[in-house]
Amino acid sequence: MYYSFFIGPAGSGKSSLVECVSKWLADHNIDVTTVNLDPGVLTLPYGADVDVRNYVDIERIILDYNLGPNGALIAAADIMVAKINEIQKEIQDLGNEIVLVDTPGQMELFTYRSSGPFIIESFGRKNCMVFFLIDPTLAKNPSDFVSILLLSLSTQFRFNTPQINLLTKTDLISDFELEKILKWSSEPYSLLESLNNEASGIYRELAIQLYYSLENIGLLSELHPVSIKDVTGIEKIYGQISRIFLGGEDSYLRQ
Ligand SMILES: Nc1nc2c(ncn2[C@@H]2O[C@H](COP(=O)(O)OP(=O)(O)OP(=O)(O)O)[C@@H](O)[C@H]2O)c(=O)[nH]1
Ligand SMILES: [Mg+2]
Repeated sequence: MYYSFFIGPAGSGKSSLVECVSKWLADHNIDVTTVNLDPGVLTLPYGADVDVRNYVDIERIILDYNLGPNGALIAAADIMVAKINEIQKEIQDLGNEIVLVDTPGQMELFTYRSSGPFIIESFGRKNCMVFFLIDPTLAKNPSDFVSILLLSLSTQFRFNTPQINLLTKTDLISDFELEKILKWSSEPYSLLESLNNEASGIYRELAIQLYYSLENIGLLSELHPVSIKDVTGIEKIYGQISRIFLGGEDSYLRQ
């Protein structure tokens, strides 16, 4: 089983993308399992095949432990870890090779607490990859772009699995803005130039040092634009899943 985790800041489009990719796969006769690991979500745009809310009742936790919503989500993450074998068995029983995993809105719950790394370890690190979602509203200025890449980098550092950055909601920005952000990613020198023009003094020095760190690590490449409204970039997501797990652009489609 190959697990693709959709991780990103609140509202970056994780659940919508899981819905869109699963529909695209189903339309191409590729079996897929969708998993919701967000215990706090009220409604989902897709029918989750496996849903953590069947294992963790957030309202019960609030009442039983007299916790506020954030404390309850932290407790829920711990309960989710305790139930991970049952959740994994439910996924395995469905028998589909491709598994799309939606993660909590508060990404720190999954990424920075022990639950996320523990779950990836339980599923088997070599069977897991991460799609990190970048909302273009958080990447409009060069320094914003560097900041969100640092968040992506810390996610990669935390999970140590193959990771692809996605620029989501591209239908909401102009072609000019889209090209600018993609150019920062594909031609790093243009980002350096923009940073030089944007900031001054010590802040500019810091931004440029961060830029060089990101470039050295190779994080300034591979930013894939996607939109669920235009249904663009979805095939590329499947291409990345195939490439990372199966070693071919569309090895499934050829079968
Ligand atoms: N126009 C447009 N809107 C989108 C796109 N993807 C998501 N949205 C909208 O963005 C909002 C947030 O999307 P979600 O899929 O709930 O994002 P999320 O990351 O799962 O949100 P949380 O789980 O709350 O962190 C919703 O109103 C979506 O309809 C897109 O490609 N284009
Ligand atoms: Mg969501």
